Amino acid sequence: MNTPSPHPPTTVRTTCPYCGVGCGILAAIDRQGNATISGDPAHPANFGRLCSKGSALGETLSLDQRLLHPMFRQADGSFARTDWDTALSKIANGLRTIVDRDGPNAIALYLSGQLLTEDYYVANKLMKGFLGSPNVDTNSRLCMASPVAGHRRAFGADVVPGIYRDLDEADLIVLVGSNAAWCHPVLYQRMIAAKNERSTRLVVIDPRRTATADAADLFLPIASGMDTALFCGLLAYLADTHALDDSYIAEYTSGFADALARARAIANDAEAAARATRLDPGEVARFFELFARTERVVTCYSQGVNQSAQGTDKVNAIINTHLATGRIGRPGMGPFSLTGQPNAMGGREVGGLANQLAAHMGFSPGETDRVRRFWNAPRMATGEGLKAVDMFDAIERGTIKALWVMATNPAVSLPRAGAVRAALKKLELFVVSETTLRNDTVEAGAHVLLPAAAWGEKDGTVTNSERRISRQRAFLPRPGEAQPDWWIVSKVAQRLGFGAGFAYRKSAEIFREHAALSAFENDGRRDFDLGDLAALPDDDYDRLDPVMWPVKAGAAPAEVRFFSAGGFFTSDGRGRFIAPEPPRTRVATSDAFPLRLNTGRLRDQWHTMTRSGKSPRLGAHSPEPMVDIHPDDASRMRITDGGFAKVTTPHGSAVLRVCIRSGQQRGSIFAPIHWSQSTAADACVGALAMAETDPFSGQPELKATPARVEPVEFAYRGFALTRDLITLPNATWFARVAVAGGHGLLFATNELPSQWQDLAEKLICGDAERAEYVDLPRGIVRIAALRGGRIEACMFFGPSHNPPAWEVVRALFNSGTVTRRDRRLLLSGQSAEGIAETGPVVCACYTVGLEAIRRAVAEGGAANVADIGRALRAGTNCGSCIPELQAIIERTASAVGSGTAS
Ligand SMILES: Nc1nc2c(c(=O)[nH]1)N[C@H]1C(S)=C(S)[C@@H](COP(=O)(O)OP(=O)(O)OC[C@H]3O[C@@H](n4cnc5c(=O)[nH]c(N)nc54)[C@H](O)[C@@H]3O)O[C@H]1N2
Ligand SMILES: Nc1nc2c(c(=O)[nH]1)N[C@H]1C(S)=C(S)[C@@H](COP(=O)(O)OP(=O)(O)OC[C@H]3O[C@@H](n4cnc5c(=O)[nH]c(N)nc54)[C@H](O)[C@@H]3O)O[C@H]1N2
Ligand code: SF4
Ligand SMILES: [Mo]
Repeated sequence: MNTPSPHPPTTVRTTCPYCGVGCGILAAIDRQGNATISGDPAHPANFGRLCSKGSALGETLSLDQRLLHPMFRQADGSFARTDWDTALSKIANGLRTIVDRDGPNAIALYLSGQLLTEDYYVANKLMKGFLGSPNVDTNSRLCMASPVAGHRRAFGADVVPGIYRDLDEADLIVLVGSNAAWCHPVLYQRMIAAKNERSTRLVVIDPRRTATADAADLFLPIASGMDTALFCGLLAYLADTHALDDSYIAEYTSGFADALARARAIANDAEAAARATRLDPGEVARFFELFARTERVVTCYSQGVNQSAQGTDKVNAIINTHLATGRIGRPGMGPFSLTGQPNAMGGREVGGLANQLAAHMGFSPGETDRVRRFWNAPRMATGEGLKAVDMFDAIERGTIKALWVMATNPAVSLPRAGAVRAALKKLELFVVSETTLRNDTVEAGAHVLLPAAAWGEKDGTVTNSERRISRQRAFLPRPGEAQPDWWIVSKVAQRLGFGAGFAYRKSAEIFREHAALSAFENDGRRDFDLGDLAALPDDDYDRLDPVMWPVKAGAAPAEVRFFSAGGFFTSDGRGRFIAPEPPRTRVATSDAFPLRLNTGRLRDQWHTMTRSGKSPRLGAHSPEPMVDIHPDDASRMRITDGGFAKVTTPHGSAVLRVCIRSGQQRGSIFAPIHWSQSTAADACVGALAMAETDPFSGQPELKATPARVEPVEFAYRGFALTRDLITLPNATWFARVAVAGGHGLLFATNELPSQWQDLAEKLICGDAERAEYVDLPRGIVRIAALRGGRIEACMFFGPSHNPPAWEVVRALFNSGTVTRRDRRLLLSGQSAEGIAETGPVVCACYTVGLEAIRRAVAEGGAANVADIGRALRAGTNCGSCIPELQAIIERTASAVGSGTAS
């Protein structure tokens, strides 16, 4: 529980802490201090809509598992509480000692696109200006580095030319390597609304058929990594069909002839593009024609483009087609990089990447000197630092000796995560600023833990995909001794003797300094300019409405698009066509690793689950780590749907539940990134990924690691529901999942039923009243511990071919006192009256299950998504489940039609 607020009920305007759409949120606080979350109708990113993750934010605010005090690791490996003063001094002394002995390059910061701009600014300033180390990098390296590099090559600056309104005004939206239906749901629904209103065409380019592809007019299941060939073919086609904007090319750009020649060498026409991408030639031709004849086209791209060993070339191949048609910076047109994290853009603005300085400046002598003068910096870093993958290699080699990690979980999310985990053990000083008490990075040997204020408790700004800066505002008291990240960094800086540069008392002061730096000696030469906000009074900062940059001094706020009439930030002011390298596979498959492992996201989890994993509503959609595999590959490898498989790559292995899907390509498997050692037995997908990086951006290829799959048999499966976390024996496969009222564990094992009976008694029963149904010959163990007539804990266990279902038990677990009859039903494993079987959750917003939806179609006459919405409310809030609803309607209706409905 949060501390009761002494204040009367209030509503606070803030911004969602998850994805880069940057939705506005209203947090309504009641007298007890509980928050109710809803979408902010006035916010221009979402106009009141929220997706399943945003809507469930209220379920993530509990202090369960929160880090509340500074802690030290003791000799025995456990953590002990300490006070702020001791912790800060230890860090300052440690950094000072290492810098004095080994030089500034022996220390590093690893930051995150989930920090606020103010946190990020201060961390970057301390390292690059005062400690003299350029080794500041961020998880944005794994996320947005290729668009940054692509933008800088083409535009001379890291600027996204368009705005969200372009999606309303486009006639064609191309989604490349983006599962927006799940990863940018509110923006995707905006695209679908435009599609319904003005018949916008939607083309989706992705090796696997995703929920995003369900609404597409054209879905192109491209061969992994071949996007450059497709867009080169498109450029050649545009040239051959006189679809170029010759005057735009001549007046505003350079390098077209070379880029076209290279494009032709890679794919001279639709036929060649189809061969390279292994797409149907007719469909490629359809895409090219559609693109050529549609003036208003927006090409959105995300990790299928960015997370590639040739990600920067992919970005530029896309941008080339927009420059060549002059379709950039005008309503309804342009290349559009969808950012992942809530403040991926803000991090780029303050120079969170090792190859940038601050305020979109680089490390040229002039820029370094300008920033030095502005900061009055005693020790400027003078060149680029190590990018994430190289940074952790340097830790492995022992050349980086101190690391401070803030708001990211690299022991899970970096490629070769197993090696990263081992490398972290070598650090002389390893500091982690966190909100959570335990995650894999903390467990990898952190020496000092610093409790950071979490979303809802901290104040500052974030920038979304369309360059819009919004305020995150505190609406909860800070628990324990938690402090904002900027405060923590400033205090360390003060202890290092840099008091004058870090005397910040509030985030508004930092924001003003950041805005002033962006305008310092700018004169319109740099894209990033917040000059008008440089003297923003505290009150106005507190009230700041979402504002899109640039906001130059004296200029009225406006929604600015870039480059419709040139004005690039290159030395000659021209946009640059880039001739990309031919696409090629970096690491070949082999007999030992014949498949390719593609990795990415699920609809209802966020990254390593430290926050979304707390929500029962979100946990219900995909409770277990799994791997998607094509039916042909599965049958060849004797792998069955719903069974288990071991996925092995040269870097590690994981055991995952199997989902056989015809939307997978043959030879390609897909696994979600969310589980870690903290949440599952053996399912950290980051440990499987290879670490080949793009030569320009340093972004690692996370979508194509050679892999093999083999079946794994477990004779028994089961689940446990407990009020407190419990730990299962080592050999058990498990996944943790939040359930209402406690913790869920799904498990699989080869241990015998009798052993489970003993274990259940030991783990959950104690002195509680016990209800049990045990049939050892049939492999069934069902045990519940009751206290005061309420289920305290339970463990169900059964043979894999007939595992216990947990929907009903879960409902009873959360239902208070259970009657005698409920108990009987509980143990019989059947449904209890009043708790209809709803099946696995499809709509997370209103917790509507598969069975309920099937019944509405088969028996209730629901014929479409709107009918389902009226009957069950499913799909009427965020809309992320609409593709699934559609599929269920089709399947159920055809089963009913053919008389096979159950
Ligand atoms: N639910 C949810 N939403 C999120 C997040 C989350 O954790 N959960 N995280 C946020 C963050 S930080 C990010 S970066 C974004 C990511 O958002 P997305 O990029 O949309 O998500 P991913 O699932 O990583 O990958 C997108 C798609 O790229 C495809 N792909 C793989 N290889 C290729 C290829 O060679 N070519 C093409 N064209 N496609 C390919 C994959 O099959 C996948 O469907 O999501 C944000 N939103
Ligand atoms: N194989 C593979 N790997 C990937 C990807 C992929 O697609 N495939 N995607 C990559 C991408 S795009 C991304 S963005 C990364 C994401 O990967 P990570 O950044 O490692 O994942 P998160 O779980 O978001 O980690 C954020 C951490 O910050 C903590 N935290 C939350 N709020 C605060 C705060 O205010 N202050 C502080 N100090 N801490 C806080 C959380 O508890 C959590 O532990 O993963 C990358 N790794
Ligand atoms: S789309 Fe969902 S996760 Fe992204 S900002 Fe909006 S509510 Fe948050
Ligand atoms: Mo990301």
